[in-house]
Amino acid sequence: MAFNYDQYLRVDKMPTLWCWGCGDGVILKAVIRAIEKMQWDMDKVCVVSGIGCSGRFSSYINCNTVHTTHGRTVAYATGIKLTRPDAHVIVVAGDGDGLAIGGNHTIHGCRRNIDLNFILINNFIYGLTNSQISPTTPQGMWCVSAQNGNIDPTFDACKLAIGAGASFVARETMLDPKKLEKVLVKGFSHKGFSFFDIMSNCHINLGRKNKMANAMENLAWIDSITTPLKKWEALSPEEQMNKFPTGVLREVEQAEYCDLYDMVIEAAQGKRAKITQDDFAKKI
Ligand SMILES: Cc1ncc(C[n+]2csc(CCOP(=O)(O)OP(=O)(O)O)c2C)c(N)n1
Repeated sequence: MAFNYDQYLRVDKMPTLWCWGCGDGVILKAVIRAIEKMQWDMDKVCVVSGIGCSGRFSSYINCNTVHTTHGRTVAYATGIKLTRPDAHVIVVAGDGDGLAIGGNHTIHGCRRNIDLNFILINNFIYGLTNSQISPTTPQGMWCVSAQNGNIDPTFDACKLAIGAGASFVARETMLDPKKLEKVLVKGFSHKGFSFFDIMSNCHINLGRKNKMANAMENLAWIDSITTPLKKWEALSPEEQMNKFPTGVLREVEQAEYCDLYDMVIEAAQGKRAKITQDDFAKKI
């Protein structure tokens, strides 16, 4: 039987405002299928999104949603998760939202290892505002804010998340929605900060000006810059520089922030001793 997306969508908001062929819709459907696999009660799911095309995510999914200010998704989501640790909180941010204006918040969410599912929709550009460079825009590409070619070096979002301490870090593209769904289920099942770098197309605002005039050409380019982790590991260091590995890049168990915060409350109430190194070392 065909999957029934309608029960998970705000059908009255359809059609979406996304451009034809935009990857955001593919990612939305993969997230919905992953939620279904997790058998999460939608009353306990909260999607927090920022501002941008990706920010529209929270308008279309039928659960508790917060469409927050630009770059502040992790701050809102942290508050929600701390007050409702039983909630399944999914954060959706663009590469501008999550790595530029909100980069600081993202880093500290990773560092705290709070149990959030952070989905970076990485289309390599500020899409909504018509093509300004973001931290993931490749060097040399044309954007309205870099009309002679972008000179800023590019962030590897996953390296950033790993360096900052996220306990689950994965990269996928929206080229293979089934694979994407699987990795989302893995990350959703993980307790701690799950960071997903999902590479997606913006053929309208990135592609058209960079010799990728349609969605297919933009997707072919994403395919050319990514390779599964196992294959990536077999490449020479020079070749590795030109490819982003996909798959689960980090999965470790480490103390989760809400659990530690509960201990702080109990210690303040005199119900337990103050927190020690042993508490941090405890595996979940
Ligand atoms: C404080 C603030 N600064 C700037 C803007 C304008 N603005 C809206 S969306 C956006 C960038 C969106 O790019 P990205 O986060 O990559 O998301 P995309 O649209 O590509 O999904 C900007 C700069 C804003 N809304 N608020």
